[in-house]
This record gives sequence, C-alpha cells and structure tokens, in this order.
Amino acid sequence: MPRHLLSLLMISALLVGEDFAEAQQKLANYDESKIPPYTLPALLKTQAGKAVTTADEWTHMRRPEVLALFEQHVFGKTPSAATWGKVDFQVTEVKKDALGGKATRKLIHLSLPEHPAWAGMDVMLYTPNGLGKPAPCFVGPSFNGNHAVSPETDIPLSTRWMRASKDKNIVNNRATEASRGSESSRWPLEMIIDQGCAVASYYYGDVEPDQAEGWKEGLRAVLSQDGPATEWKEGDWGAIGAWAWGLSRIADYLETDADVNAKQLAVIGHSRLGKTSLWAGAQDQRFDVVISNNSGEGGAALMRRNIGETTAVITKAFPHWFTKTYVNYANQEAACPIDKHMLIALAAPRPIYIASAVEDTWADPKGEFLSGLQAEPVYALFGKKGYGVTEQPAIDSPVGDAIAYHIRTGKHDVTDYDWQQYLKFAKRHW
Ligand code: GTR
Repeated sequence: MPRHLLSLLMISALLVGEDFAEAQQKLANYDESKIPPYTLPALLKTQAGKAVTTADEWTHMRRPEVLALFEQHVFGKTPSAATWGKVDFQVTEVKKDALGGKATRKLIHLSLPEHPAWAGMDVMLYTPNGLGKPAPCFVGPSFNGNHAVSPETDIPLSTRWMRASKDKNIVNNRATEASRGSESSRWPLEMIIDQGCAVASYYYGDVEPDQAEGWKEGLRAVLSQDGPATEWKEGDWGAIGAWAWGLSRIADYLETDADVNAKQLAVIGHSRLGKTSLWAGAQDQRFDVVISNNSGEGGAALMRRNIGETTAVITKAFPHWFTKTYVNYANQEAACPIDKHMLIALAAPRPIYIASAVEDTWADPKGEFLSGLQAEPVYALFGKKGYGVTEQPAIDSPVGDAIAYHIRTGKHDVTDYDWQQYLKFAKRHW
C-alpha cells in the first residue's frame, strides 16, 4: 500500500463523524471492475418464497413485508401516532407580499402539547399569489434553517444547534446574521412559485441535532419512555426516521391550509436529507411524488455495490442516522435482506425521481440509477413505466416516466437544473 494511503488510514482511524467520512472519500474504491459480484434480494417474492404477480399482492402482501424489513434493518420503526399525540400548529406570521409580491409566506410553529420538552419545529411555507386554486407543494427539510433557505432577510434566525461550517457562517454551532440565504441556491423559490407551486421546509435540526449524541436533545429522547437514558434497541428509529417524521407532520399541517392542495405533495431532499425524503415517501403515501437528490449510500444507491461510500463507512461515521441493526451489515451486505431497489419500490405506484451528479462519485451515481431500474417490475405490476432505458443515460439527459433519472454535470449539490427537471416531472403527474 502506498505510504500516503497508509498514513491516511491511520489518521482516519482516529476520526469520527463528518471528518471520518471525508477522510474515507480519499480511500474508497471508485473502480467498477473492483466491485465484487453480488445478487440483489428478490423484490417480487415474499419472505415465505411465494411469487408476487399482481399489484394487489404487492400492496397487501409484499409491500408491508418490505416496509417492515426497512424498519427492522435500516431506519427503525417510527413510533405510532399515539406516542406523540396531538400536534399543534400555530401560524406565527403571514406575509402576503413575499418575494416581491409573487408569494405569500407563512411561518408555522408546530409542537406537541403532550410533550412540551420538545421545542417544536418551525415550518416556512411559500404559496403562489393569484393562482386561484390551492397549489401543489414541494416539502423538504433544510440543512441550515428557514433563514438560510430564503433570500428574504426578515425571517427569524434559527437559534438551534447546527453543524460547524465556515462556508455557512456557523459560529459555535449557531447560525449568525451572515448565514442568511446560505442555502438559497438549493431552493430556487421564485422559479417554483412562477410555476404555480408551493414550497414548505423546516430545519431538520429542529427535530434532532445531527450528531451522534444529538438524540438526547431531540424528539427521540422526548418520545422515549426513558428519555435521554434510552438504550436504543435493534429496530428502534434512528435520526433519519425522526427527520422523516418531521416531513409527515408538515403534511399534517398542509392538510389544514386552504392555500395548498394536500393531495399533491412532492417530498424532496438532498444527500442525507435525500435518504430522509425516500424514507418519508416510503412510509407516508400522502407524498404523491418522491424525489431523491444525490442521496447516495443509505439512500438510492445499491448497498451491495462496493464503490464510493460503503455501509461500513456510513455506519461508523453516522451511526445515529440508522437503527442499531444496520451496522451489522458493514462488510456483510449480502446478509442484509434488503437493498435499495426495494426502497424505491416502496414508492410505487407513485412517481419517483432519482438524481445524480457526475462528480458525486462518493454517492455512486450508477448505483443510484440501478436501484430505480431494479424497482421497475413493481411499477410494471401497476401498469407504470420506468426509465425506458437499461443503461445510465448521457449527462444532462433525463429519462423515465413513473421512475425518472438524470445525471447532471457538476458536483454534489442541488441546482436550478435539478429543480427544472423536478418541476417538469411533478407537474406532468399532477
Ligand atoms: C457525507 C455522507 C453522505 C451524505 C453527505 C451529505 O459525509 O458520507 O452519505 O449524506 O454527507 O449529507 O452531505
């Protein structure tokens, strides 16, 4: 082994979290020919070995099994509604002339009256003015809060814990005035509003800070009987499950807002939040369009393809994202009863869009493509078409019908190009 790789290996052994993941990016395999052969778990066969041949059998037999496998082995089980009880929505602001008069902006504080120890979450909703009907809505979590998503400077600054970032002007794990708009390139609000669509977002850290011990100050501790003394058992929900829960609570609110058509909700997320949007879409069928942007390992990318990020790396860097069981599949992917084509299939027959970026090799673009391809047999049971191609398409050439895909020029990010495709896709189905 070259000496620089050896020293990188030694350094990375001492690292945790984001730093560990970053160090591993230099060590990972990026060579297709070095992926050991693998066999995907059968999608259309029940655990008892019965072939699934109709949409009805998928919906009533196989789908519940697959969902339960993801709960047990990957993301953990979301507690039942009785656990959190009533959800309160308080509209704290309505600004009718937002974005130069194009939109109405609402801020909504969402809380659990039976669990006051949880500080709640602040949802920001933009709806188009003058549409004359309730708007379809994109629903997605943000990395840095409402003030970072919006270019408007009159939004309360989030006071919650945030991951360290010089770029985003996060100081001592808190947002600063200079953090305003730092995520706005990923949320082209005017473009979305101009297309007659609404957008609802919340800061994922409102539900739980994104760090290994973050759950102690988040919703998971509050809802657990033992609070921060909890020992997570195999199958208990991880942080991705909790963040996805937040998206479903936004859907609860949107069902009460006359400016939004709650029968037309697209769930969207990028990267770790793309993993989150896939899991939210799998569990909550009110999201009638599902979008995964560069979700990678733990998201759309097939876990059995050992290229870019691996199960071993992600479960070491970010153990809190998953249920405790998932780490058992580090370097043991073949033993896992699921792979990510099954996560895509959980969206069926609803339209799903999977997007990659050509420089985002860490996320395994080809593995993201393949999971959608391998989910096609389930869509076919519903008479729905998938990609229409079997090979990854050329760069910037979207393909697909009910399952769609593109690989865009550039790096790990959400760009206007991505949003242009999502808007076209969602509107085609709405
Ligand atoms: C990386 C991680 C990826 C992806 C990404 C992100 O460090 O390895 O799985 O989630 O973070 O969320 O930006």
